Amino acid sequence: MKTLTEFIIEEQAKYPSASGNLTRLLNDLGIAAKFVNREVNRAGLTNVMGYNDEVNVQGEAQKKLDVYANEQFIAALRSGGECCAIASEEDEKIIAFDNDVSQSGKYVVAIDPLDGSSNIESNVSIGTVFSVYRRLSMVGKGRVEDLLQKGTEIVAAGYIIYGSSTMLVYTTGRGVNGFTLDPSVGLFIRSHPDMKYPEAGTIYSINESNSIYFPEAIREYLKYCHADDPETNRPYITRYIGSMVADFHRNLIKGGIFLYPGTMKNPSGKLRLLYECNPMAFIAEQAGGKASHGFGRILEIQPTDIHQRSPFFAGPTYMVEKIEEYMKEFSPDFGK
Ligand code: AHM
Ligand code: MG
Repeated sequence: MKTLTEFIIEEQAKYPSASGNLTRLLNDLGIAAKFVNREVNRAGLTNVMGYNDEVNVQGEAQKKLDVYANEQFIAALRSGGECCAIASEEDEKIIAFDNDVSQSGKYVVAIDPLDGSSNIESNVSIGTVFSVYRRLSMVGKGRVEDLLQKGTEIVAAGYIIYGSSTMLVYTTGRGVNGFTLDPSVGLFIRSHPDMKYPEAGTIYSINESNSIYFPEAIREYLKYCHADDPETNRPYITRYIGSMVADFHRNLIKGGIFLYPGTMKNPSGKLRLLYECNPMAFIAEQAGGKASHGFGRILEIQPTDIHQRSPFFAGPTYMVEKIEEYMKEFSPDFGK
């Protein structure tokens, strides 16, 4: 039995030159996750549920739990001192810490503190998504440029799924490991070592109600998913929760592709590059899969805005390559 903390420390020990800062940062995120988990579990019982008056930067109504989760993660990172700045889905601008300890923090974090929050009141799984980068600026407060790095520069990425059990899944670029929270002792225990996509995926997860707005390539791909072909296990199975972390997690375990394409109305889709697509893309690649915007690797997009969006396809390699083939064949100019 191995706890998250033990595992992180052991990983650090493999690198004698490591300072321990990343270890502490990941541990801080794990601690904040436990507080958020407690409130998520009590959501039906307490008055934290329901709409807040505020509207977040994307113009969507914010739930109180979003605010709580945001505050918890920011507080954990601020007091930890390893992180100098954060880009959060809930805040229009970056949060650059101004205390002396945090200003010397070597890392920056992009985070969606509570993704899929429209699912809270129906008791459906939701999640937290994060990625960690080394800051580029050397001294002083963290800057927005520190966060506008390509996903290829990610040092660590992970998600927490608040589901039928709560899990933290993360990678530092040497494989993906999953830890399940034992609520009786409050410890994340390693339950899913070295997670890999199964090779033969048969699930596809997409909000098909947007079909009429999809580019031709996606509409054609959906026909491919529906077609009868026993050799390739088609028709595929459709599964869609509407909570990216939960859809992605199920597909990682069972084998399937997650799709959030651009549409005629929104060519960049819905999901945010920095704190939704990039961390999941990094995990997908580390799990032996791929993540694409339809024409290439998500991780190679140069961000220009902390809240920018991107079409997103992640899953087993051959399933994502199939989407890229379709985009090239049927919609080569989409979004260009
Ligand atoms: P949110 O950040 O406002 O919660 O939105 C992101 C969520 C994802 O978890 C999910 O994959 C997607 O929105 C679902 O969108 P849709 O309802 O359009 O299918
Ligand atoms: Mg989100």
